Amino acid sequence: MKAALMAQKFDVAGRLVTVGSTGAGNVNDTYLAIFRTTFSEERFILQRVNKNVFPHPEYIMENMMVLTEHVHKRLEAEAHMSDRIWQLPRLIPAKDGQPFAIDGDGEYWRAISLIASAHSYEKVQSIEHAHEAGFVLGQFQRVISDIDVDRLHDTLVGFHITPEYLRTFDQAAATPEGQERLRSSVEAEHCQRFVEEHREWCTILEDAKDRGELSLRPIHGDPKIANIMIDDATGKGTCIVDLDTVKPGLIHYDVGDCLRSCCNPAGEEALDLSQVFFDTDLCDSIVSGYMAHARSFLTDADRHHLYDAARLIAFELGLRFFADFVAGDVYFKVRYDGQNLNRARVQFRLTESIEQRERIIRKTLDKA
Ligand code: GN1
Ligand code: MG
Repeated sequence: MKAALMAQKFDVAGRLVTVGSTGAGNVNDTYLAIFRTTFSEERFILQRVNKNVFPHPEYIMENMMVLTEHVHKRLEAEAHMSDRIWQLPRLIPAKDGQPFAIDGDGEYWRAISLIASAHSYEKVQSIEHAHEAGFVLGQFQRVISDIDVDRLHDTLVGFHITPEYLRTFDQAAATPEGQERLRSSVEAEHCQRFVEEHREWCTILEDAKDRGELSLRPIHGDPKIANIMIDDATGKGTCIVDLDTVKPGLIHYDVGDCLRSCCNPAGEEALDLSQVFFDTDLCDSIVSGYMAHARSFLTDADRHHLYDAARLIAFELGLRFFADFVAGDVYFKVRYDGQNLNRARVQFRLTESIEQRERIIRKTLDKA
């Protein structure tokens, strides 16, 4: 097996015991590798980077080195005033000293330390869990806020630029295969209508950026609930993982993504749409956790656009899934036919729920 072969390229003591798939990522392939010596065991995360999505895997690794060095130093410096031991994985170099190992097919593999005695969840579990998600995101944005954005590569050009996803959708929809998929079901037609209804509005954050109201900062890019690690012993968040999309961006992409992910108790893969809604109690809890850290660095203009962020990132993810369905599943991994269409329907349903609850959500954000 390729993963077993590649696991042994990294600088880890002992001999390989097993390598097995782990996590439910939509882009990269992730494995847990276990190595043992005669007296100890080491577990680590092995990943094959999806080159189809990340055309420059070396950029990801360079960003990760800048980031982890910076964050590890700051966490050490602040350790005495913290209510917990914050963590962030480290990169495990290959035996030849490189940050990754390349296989015979030119695919990039990397190894990352495992955050032990902690787990992440695909769906939000409770009000307390939601609070921790917000708290972890705020802490992460705060400790990376002083990294100069010029030191970070753009690992994924166009990421979270909603009008670009609209262009991708239009291109896929213009092909004969795309047309056929659009007409394949009433669900697909309904999604297409939903996109059209939001077409004009969806430049809202990019427009604010262009007007100079919002500025680029280091962001995580993918702070969904599944990337928040919760300590098994205390139930508190200890870490945010999946650092591929750390790059210059708007903090709104992060806040919007965290809210759209953590306030939907049914999760991204729900099949029963009646279960999908934006839970405003969970939103209250996330915002209070987030603001504990973010209050210190948010501007009035930042705050002004937080509601738009939640609505937009839910819509945008729906658009990305839908565009991928129309294009024939070329970006997100799928386990069954029509999965990207179902994922799109969930996010569009969530967007509707956000729109219906606008007044309550704005109130939460205004008083935070
Ligand atoms: C993808 O690979 P994963 O599961 O961490 C995607 C995110 C989406 C997320 C939705 C690079 O993340 O933007 O929000 O799926 N990552 C990329 O689950 O496109
Ligand atoms: Mg990710």
